Order: sequence, then C-alpha cells, then structure tokens
Amino acid sequence: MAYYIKKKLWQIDGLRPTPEKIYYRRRTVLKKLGIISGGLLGGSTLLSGCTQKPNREKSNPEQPGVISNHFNFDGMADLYPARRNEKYALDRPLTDEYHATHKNNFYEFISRQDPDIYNVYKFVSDFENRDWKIEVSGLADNTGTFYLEDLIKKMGLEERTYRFRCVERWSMAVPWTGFPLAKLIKYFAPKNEARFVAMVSYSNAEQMEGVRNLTHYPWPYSEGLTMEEATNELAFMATGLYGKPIPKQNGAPIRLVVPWKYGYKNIKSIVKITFTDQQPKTFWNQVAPTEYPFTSNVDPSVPHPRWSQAFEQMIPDGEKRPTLKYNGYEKLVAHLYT
Ligand SMILES: Nc1nc2c(c(=O)[nH]1)N[C@H]1C(S)=C(S)[C@@H](COP(=O)(O)O)O[C@H]1N2
Ligand SMILES: [Mo]
Repeated sequence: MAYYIKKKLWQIDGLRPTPEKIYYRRRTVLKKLGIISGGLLGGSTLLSGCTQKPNREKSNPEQPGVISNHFNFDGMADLYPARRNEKYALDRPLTDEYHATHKNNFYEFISRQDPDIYNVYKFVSDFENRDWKIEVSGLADNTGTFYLEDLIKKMGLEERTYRFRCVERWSMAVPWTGFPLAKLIKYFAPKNEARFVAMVSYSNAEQMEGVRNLTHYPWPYSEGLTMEEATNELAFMATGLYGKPIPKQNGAPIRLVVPWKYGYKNIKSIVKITFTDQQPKTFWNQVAPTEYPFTSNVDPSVPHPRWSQAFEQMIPDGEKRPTLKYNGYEKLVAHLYT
C-alpha cells in the first residue's frame, strides 16, 4: 500500500486497474473526510486526524447571468430554484454546498496536475455541455435524439433532499433538482420486452484529462438499472443541485440519482439511454466484477471484499453513523428485491 501511496497517478497509469483502484479507493475515504490534505502525498504522516476546511470559493461569473462551472441553457437558469417536494425530507442536516461540490468522484476528470483526484472542480473548464443531446435507442416507441432543454421543459423540475452513500463509506445529504426517471421513461414509451435501462456518460479525450490518460479503463462510463428499479419513485434525474443548475463536477448537465444504491450507480453527464432485454455491462463491474455487482444496493450486512459496510462517515467531518439497509429507503424499495 505504501508503494502505491508514494506513486503519482501518471507513474502507475500502466498498471492493472485493481491495484490502482485500491490506491484510489483507500484514499477516497481519507480525502473525502479531509483526513489527508492535498499536498501530503507520500508523506509518512498521512493520518493527521485533523479536518482541513478549505476556503470557500465563490463562483465568479464572466458574463452576467452565466453561472461559472454550472450548466446553463439560455433561460434555463430561470427554472431554479424549483419547489421542494417535502415527501423526501431527511432526518439529518444537509451537507454544506462547498463540500458537496468540491470533493467529487468523476474519473473522467482525474488530472495529472493534482494528486487529489477529488479536486474535480479544478479540471472541468474544458467540459462543453451546452446544447446537450441525449440519444435514446432500443426497445421503445419514442426513440431518437432529444435536446435536454426540451426534455426539461416537458418534465418540469422539483427539488428533493436525498441521502447519498459512496461504496467507500463516505456519505452526504443534498438537495437535487430534477424530475423522476419514471416520468422520462414513460415519455420514451418502452416496449413490454424492455427489462433494463442502460445509460452512458459523455466521454471526450479532448475535454477530459482522465479519459485521455486512463486508457486502460472501459470508457465511456456506463451503468444500468432494471426497469422496475428505474421506474421506482425514488429514481431521479438531476439537472440541479442546491437550487441551481448542477455544477459540471457533479455531473452536468444531467445525472442519475438512485439513493438506495452505492454512489457509482449514479452515472453522470448522460448522453445515451437504451432500453434492452439484456443486463447491460457497467463500467466498474468490468473493472472489478467481484467488487461491483450490477445491483449494488446499500447493505450493512454485505461487506465490500476489502472493507466493512457496517457504518458510513458523513462529509466533511467524518461523523460515523450505522449504515442503513437500502440507505434508509427500505420502505420504498425493499419490495423490488423479494
Ligand atoms: N461518469 C461518471 N459517473 C460517476 C462517476 C464517474 O467517475 N464517472 N463516479 C461515481 C461515484 S463512484 C460516485 S460516489 C458519484 C459521486 O458523485 P458526486 O461527485 O456528485 O458526489 O458519482 C458516480 N458517477
Ligand atoms: Mo463512489
């Protein structure tokens, strides 16, 4: 482990994914919790125990009406903030906006310029997400290419506060803005034979340093759900966060939110949706099949092969809480798995 911690990202680039991932994932919890500061790579005092709280950076729009680092269709920002749906109120305080938007997991933007892979916000400036289109294909009647702007206008927006749990144990609670995935699916009119929904992220080596450099990963990032999961009321397509269009680092301009599943199921920056009768391949399952199964529901009684899932640690201060089955959403989703 010490070996990997001392190596820089570009030095281990050619290795098999698993050791590299052990390195990243071990660091995830530490970094997310602020236990390691960005500059301490390779030091012997990795566990300082103190929480580093970075200075709050304010977005600084270059043009009036344009929110920097945020997805913003002309006129779309007027839709925010959307009315909160109180049905999904939480029993815990919301994570502060700074940490939810400045410590991110988004492998497409891992940069050689920064040993902290969670500093995604620094490397998204080339990410072009205006005039976003989604290609819909497969076993459905209403397929084709759709402008996101048109879909948002058709679906309408609401805000929901959800828990969020990464497989590496860090957790947060955030207000997403968006619309139910069930509503979107209904619009595409899937056929009866459709059993799964597959989703694919944008992938562009020119705009994304991670895609450019991490060539051994199975880009583009991909994920999937069963139709029953995808049409469950909790499954949500987020276009906003904290009452504003979603920042690029959180998956602009549209990402999936399935809060009863581990974070990696929550695919970002979606460009393709396919209805299929075959269980789709997923990114992390291809990298490490024994560690990242297709279903991946949050479950304290099923440890990850390399660590326990009995508790979670809330960002930014690492407060521990017991993991709840289905991340606390048992009443809404348990019936899908009986
Ligand atoms: N395309 C894409 N989607 C992704 C990821 C990624 O690397 N690429 N990381 C996943 C993981 S592991 C987590 S925990 C969440 C993190 O979301 P956040 O950065 O908004 O907290 O995004 C998920 N979606
Ligand atoms: Mo994650």
